[in-house]
Amino acid sequence: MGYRVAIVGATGAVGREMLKTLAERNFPVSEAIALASGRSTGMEVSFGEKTVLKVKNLETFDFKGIDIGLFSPGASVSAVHAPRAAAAGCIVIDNTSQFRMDHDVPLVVPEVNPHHLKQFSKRNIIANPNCSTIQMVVALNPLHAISRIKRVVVSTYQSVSGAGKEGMDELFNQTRAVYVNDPSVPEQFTKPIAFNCIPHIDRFMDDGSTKEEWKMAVETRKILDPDIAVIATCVRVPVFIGHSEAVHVEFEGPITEEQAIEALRDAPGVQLIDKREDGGYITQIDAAGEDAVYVSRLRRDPTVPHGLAFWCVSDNLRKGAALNAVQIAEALVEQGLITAKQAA
Ligand code: 11C
Repeated sequence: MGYRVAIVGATGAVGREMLKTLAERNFPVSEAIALASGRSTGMEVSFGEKTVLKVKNLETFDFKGIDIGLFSPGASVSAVHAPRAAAAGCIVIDNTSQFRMDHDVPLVVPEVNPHHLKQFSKRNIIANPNCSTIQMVVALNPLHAISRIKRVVVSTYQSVSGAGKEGMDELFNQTRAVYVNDPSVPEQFTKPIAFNCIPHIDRFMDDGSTKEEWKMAVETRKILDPDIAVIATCVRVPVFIGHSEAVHVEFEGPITEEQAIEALRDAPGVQLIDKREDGGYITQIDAAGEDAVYVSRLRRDPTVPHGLAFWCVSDNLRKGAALNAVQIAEALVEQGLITAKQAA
């Protein structure tokens, strides 16, 4: 038995990773359908080693009979097509920011809040959180279980693949342009990204924060605990794949480094790599292509009564997007929340 799975935005960086992840994890797929805008209709994308899918037009596609829709087409496209798919009986797992904060749409990281999943039936839509939130809550969750987290101060170092293939192309072209002395004009980012860091991801909000920073705060509260205060500074760095975060956590009560190490060692989805020596920590290059959320540089923060600081790295296209979405699909199956329509 398998599920009919539609991948929406199949030609994008996350869409391709979703196809790869479904195949790698042997998710029970009876049919995979690649969908994208009319511009991409007829293009070919790989599903596993042997299958090539011809991309179909999302605009005219009928979702009747489709079990799961993995959506990553951009928020405005999801706004139109996710409810249309959901109304046709397809369970939508949406990777965009469109539905995340809707009270009747669960926002799920399977290692953290799998129990929220069953609320999906109200809308038939489940939201995949923002990549920078996902990796942070996977690392915070085991610590929160030891001592309640009061406040998090986080600075991110986010790769250009967070802005899609166009962002990756811009870093490549600008880097090359510097060496051949052929200046290129920034298009995807507001300032040059080659050899630079830009403290601006997504649009500005009225209070001076950016929407990426706002997302980290509100999504963490929705997933983990509504009482946690989060202040984020999100920075785009000239790295192709992988987001890093310097995370400073203040707890309500005592927590020792030893307790934190033990909890992180046992935590699902976390790899603690922390040797306190040259190179004994993880960087974005190490994490690219991997599934784990890596934690390094764990230490006490002596500036608050109960504080810890750590460095957290993950592949934003995998755990930050495609893998988390596929894990949600796996959790739906494990929790008996989905039945394949063909078998019904
Ligand atoms: C970035 N985190 O790195 C963003 C990409 O809300 O899903 C994902 C945006 C989102 O640019």
